[in-house]
Amino acid sequence: MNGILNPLEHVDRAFIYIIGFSLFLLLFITVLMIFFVFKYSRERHPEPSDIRGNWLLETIWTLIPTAIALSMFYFGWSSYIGLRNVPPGAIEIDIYAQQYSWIVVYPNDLELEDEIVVPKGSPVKLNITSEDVIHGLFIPTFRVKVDAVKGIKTYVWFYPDKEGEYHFHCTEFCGTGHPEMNGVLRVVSEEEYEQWLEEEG
Ligand SMILES: [Cu+2]
Repeated sequence: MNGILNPLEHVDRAFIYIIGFSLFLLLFITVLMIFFVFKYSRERHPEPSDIRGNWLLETIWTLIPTAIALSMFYFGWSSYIGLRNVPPGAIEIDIYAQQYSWIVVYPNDLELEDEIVVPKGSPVKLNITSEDVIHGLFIPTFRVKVDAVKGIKTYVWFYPDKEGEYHFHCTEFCGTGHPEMNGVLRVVSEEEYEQWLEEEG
């Protein structure tokens, strides 16, 4: 993948790690709780033991959850960094959100509506803003999501490593036409892209 770290994998890894740990803890704590309910019931265990001031226990139940939370933070942070650091040489496309469509402007001033065309194998940076109210650009396939706000320029980038047609959506309720504010992202081969850019431009 010519040295580019695809943030998609980092995002998925963070998601699987956090959901996996959550499921494990849910099962572990539930099973342990049910076990303790029987083992330490009043009939079997009439005298409760006093564990106050047990430094070993206190240290363990402070350190282990801290380590778990920090490891989750590590996975989240590394994927966030991957999503914010645009590799050099990315194709830059301007996106203007408006009620109720996406205006897509290429460096050669070519303008599209609700359609983004990119070549496979080159990182793409989308510079995003809004012309009116708050919108949100969400491209699920590439794990990319950001709010578009009037007066603020922001960006996302992604690495289209597979050809095909993907959808993107507005994820902020921006008015009555919000449900129709969708578009198509087409990832085509390098040659097809050059040809398309020439024809359209
Ligand atoms: Cu919108």
